[in-house]
Amino acid sequence: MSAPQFVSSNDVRTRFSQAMSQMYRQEVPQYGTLLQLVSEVNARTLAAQPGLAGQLSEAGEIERLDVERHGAIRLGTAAELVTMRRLFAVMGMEAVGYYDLSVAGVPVHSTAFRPVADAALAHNPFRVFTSLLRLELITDEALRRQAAAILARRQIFTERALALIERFESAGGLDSQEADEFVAEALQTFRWHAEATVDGDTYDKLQGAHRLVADVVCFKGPHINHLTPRTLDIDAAQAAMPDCGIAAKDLIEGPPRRRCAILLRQTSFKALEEKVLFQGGDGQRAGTHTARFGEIEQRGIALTRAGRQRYDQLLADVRDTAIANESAAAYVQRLAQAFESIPDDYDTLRRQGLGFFRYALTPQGQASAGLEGDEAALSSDSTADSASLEALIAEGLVSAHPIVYEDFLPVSAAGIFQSNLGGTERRHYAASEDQAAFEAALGAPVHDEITLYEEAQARSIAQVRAALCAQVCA
Ligand code: OOG
Ligand code: NI
Repeated sequence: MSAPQFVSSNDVRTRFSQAMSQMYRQEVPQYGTLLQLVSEVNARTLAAQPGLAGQLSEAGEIERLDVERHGAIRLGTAAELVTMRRLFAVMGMEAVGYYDLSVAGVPVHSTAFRPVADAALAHNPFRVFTSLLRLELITDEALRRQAAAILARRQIFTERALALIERFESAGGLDSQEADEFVAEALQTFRWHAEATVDGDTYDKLQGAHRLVADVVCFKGPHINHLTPRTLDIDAAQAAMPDCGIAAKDLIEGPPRRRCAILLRQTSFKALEEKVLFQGGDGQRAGTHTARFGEIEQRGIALTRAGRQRYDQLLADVRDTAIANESAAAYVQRLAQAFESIPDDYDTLRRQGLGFFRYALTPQGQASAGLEGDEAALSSDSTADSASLEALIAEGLVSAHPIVYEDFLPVSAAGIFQSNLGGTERRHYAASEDQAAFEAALGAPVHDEITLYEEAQARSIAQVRAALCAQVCA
């Protein structure tokens, strides 16, 4: 009997993200308009910067430019989160990072399911920002119990999806046909349902507790609430949105525009008001619900712990000193000014230990590998390591490429949530972050995102060292 022909997790993820994109374009036509706009902006940016086109095609990025980079869902129970973790595992996606949104007045905490290995990220970095409702933050006890009871009645996964997850876990993979079936079944979970599972009064009460509570509790499943393509010029895309009839949020979240992009910048169009039907003893009642939107993102270099601390502090300072009714333009200006204290060139970011880099031998380095005793220069002591790496870079033997930030930013995520909850929805929760409770609900620990970048950088240094050593040590 021949060995089973399993499809790689990377392929399943690609099939899934394509299917999601197609479905979302049909469900939210304005999202198609946004995709069109992004591809025009990207084409213009590439035409204006021939160097950028070269870099992207070298990195194999050009063909995938129009592929969605992330989506988001909101779950109601620990049981849903556990099964979601198993579902994403079929696609090679693991929980990375913990985000507490309660500090920003949103009663959820979150993680991002995403590929982790360098090769998997290069293949397709599709991620899903996944939030879990914190029912304990609803203060009205009767309402809290009612919400829990409603959630306990729903099953968001199809029978067949569950069976295929089990098949994946026991067999170690899925064949091509099973993978297609898995994608189609998984898609059902993320579909929009215009029919609420509750009556209008219940919806109103839950909406009164927090709009997000109603969004999570009142429907058959965790409808995908946005997808996010990558733009090469987020400022241009933001500026062009109104001309395309798209109501953009006021501000781009994250760091200001810079020559060397850091972390993540994102903006979205405001969630659409959609018609829904509520259940009722005397027939269905029509109403509306706002949940679904479109977003764009532009990613830059991942920052080290020291770099990230600088970012968090600067952003907090700028936000804390905001003047009432400050215009978007004034905020952007203050933000840009504050961020001048973070160096805006890769060499300095690297030398100051603020950003993560992937090191490799240059062609020259490969040619001279082992010939000049360079392996000795690259000692295993980490301080000496960076000094010797710098020496090798200065000699033109080693190159350093910025590692892209693959994760999210809690303050930005809160901003995206807020602008899609009608803006006014800002509660104050006494709760603090509770990663332990989140991980207990998930049934697994989440990866620390910064550790992943440290490891990626260390792997690249080890490879350089091994290559330099290969000829001498052979
Ligand atoms: C998720 C909002 C956060 C992002 O890109 O930061 C997010 C949500 O609204 O469910 O997607
Ligand atoms: Ni998003």
